[in-house]
Amino acid sequence: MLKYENLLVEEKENILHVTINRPKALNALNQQTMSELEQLFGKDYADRKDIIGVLLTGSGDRAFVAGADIKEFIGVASEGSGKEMATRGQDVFFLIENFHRPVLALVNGFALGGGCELAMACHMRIAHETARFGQPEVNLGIIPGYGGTQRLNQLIGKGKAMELTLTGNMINAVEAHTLGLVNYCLPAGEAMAKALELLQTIGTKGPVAIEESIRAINAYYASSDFVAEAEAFGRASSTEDFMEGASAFVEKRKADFKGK
Ligand code: CO8
Repeated sequence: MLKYENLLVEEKENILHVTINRPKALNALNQQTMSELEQLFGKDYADRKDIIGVLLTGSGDRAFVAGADIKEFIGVASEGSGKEMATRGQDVFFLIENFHRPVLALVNGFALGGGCELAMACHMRIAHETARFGQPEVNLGIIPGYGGTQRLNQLIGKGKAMELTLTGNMINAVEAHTLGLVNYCLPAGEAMAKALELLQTIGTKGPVAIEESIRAINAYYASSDFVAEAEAFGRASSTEDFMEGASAFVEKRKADFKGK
């Protein structure tokens, strides 16, 4: 049996159920969790042709993933490390985006920052009616760094992507559905069943056709500029404003930004 510290992993009827399991931190993505996602998608299941697909969700009933782990990131922020960490996260999410079987995000609560970016790296998103989405990085004085500046455009278009990224506002699942950010918005009791139904349908199709469809659809977006995002993230995360924004989050107060 494979062992992960922050992921619950279970195979049922050829579907891999992966649950990010840090509920006390609203399943925030710390480096350990990122390493485990890398191991799962890049190594442990990279050649598993027998699985139909993956269902990725968050533990508990409050959050899918509330973002990168802000408390962990405060300690390591400087221009170099910010760019490096964003690039590393982007690389983990590329493993998901390019996985040979469909990865469905079952968004069961907050999908914020890196959590929204994780959901967007999946091939489809099924949301609980209570889910909330957003890219709140500007509240911390930083920007999305795990692909959000590229994939949000792809899914909902430039105008709304600008609005969500620049305001940091959250949207509910109904609005996310209207915008095309999620495929389905359903009551909690029905969302899992819908995700399983989609995967079971896909499981009746030719596996090579599924793999090649994923590859070809992703090819359309190959010109996206993730490097520009990582560099911009590096610059933003090296500012005093980020230190202020992150400290304000930890101290549960409003940030006072100075623009430097
Ligand atoms: N990181 C670390 N801890 C978190 C995070 C997070 N992203 N989100 C929540 N937590 C913790 C809280 O600190 C709190 O811990 P404690 O009980 O010890 O105080 C616990 O989870 C519960 O959270 P709250 O008490 O805040 O719960 P509320 O119901 O009051 O609020 C919210 C829920 C609205 C979700 C609120 O927790 C929140 O705003 N969280 C932060 C959301 C956010 O800003 N996400 C973006 C993070 S930055 C990011 O993702 C950048 C991606 C690229 C990074 C690249 C390099 C690392």
